[in-house]
Amino acid sequence: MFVRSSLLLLILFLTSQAQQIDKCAGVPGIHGTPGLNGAPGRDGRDGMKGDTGLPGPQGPAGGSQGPAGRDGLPGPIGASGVPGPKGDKGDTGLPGTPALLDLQLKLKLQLIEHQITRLEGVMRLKDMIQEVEQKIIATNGKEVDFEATVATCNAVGGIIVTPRNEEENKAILNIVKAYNRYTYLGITEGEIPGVFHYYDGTPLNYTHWRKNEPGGRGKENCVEMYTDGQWNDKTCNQYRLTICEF
Ligand SMILES: *[C@@H]1O[C@H](CO)[C@@H](O)[C@H](O)[C@H]1NC(C)=O
Ligand SMILES: [Ca+2]
Repeated sequence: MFVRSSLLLLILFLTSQAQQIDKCAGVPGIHGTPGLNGAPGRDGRDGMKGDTGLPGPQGPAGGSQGPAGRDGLPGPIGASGVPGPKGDKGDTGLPGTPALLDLQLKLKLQLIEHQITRLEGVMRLKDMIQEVEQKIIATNGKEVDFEATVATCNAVGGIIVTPRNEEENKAILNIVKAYNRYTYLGITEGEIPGVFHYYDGTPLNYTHWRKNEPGGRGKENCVEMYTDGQWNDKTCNQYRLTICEF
């Protein structure tokens, strides 16, 4: 066995040596005839799925209805509906800090109170103000006619002084006496001579006329207060102490 394969190798070796030695090229041989086709190979694997084909022709009339089609695209948003009924009241929230326990608020109130007290002190010192019930009655010390008095008081957020009871009349009198000047009141004569009303048109529910007053009989349309607190009807163009109420 060994000898035979060695012998074969030797022959191969010698023949290859012989081909190398024989370098001169010979004439190429003629092509042989092509062999016969082999047997068909096995089927290949499945290919990729093809495109969807065109729709087919319409079927004959009278056929049974096909299955329902797919949903269409959503339509545009509709208009808002009518508001619904009001809901129930919500629960009450947690209670806040009582104002009296709020230290900052307390200090602020004390400061405001202090400032007001000081201002009132200054004005009282000059007999400029009187406090009665909820009203503050004040003068600027100037004397002008009735229309100017009304305008002056309105310009500072008040109205011409208008006594509506004895207490208020006395408070006005305190200023009138301190300045020793008569003042116009917020009372005027109506269309009927001798019938007076408040400047806002409402009827009087308190009067303090001097005896025999009002006596102007339609010629004295305004009312002044004397230095004893009594009233007199008077023309409106006199110069009288301006007193307003707030
Ligand atoms: C007149 O009415 C006013 C309220 O409009 C009131 O303040 C005043 O005290 C009344 N006067 C009298 C004398 O009752
Ligand atoms: Ca008079």
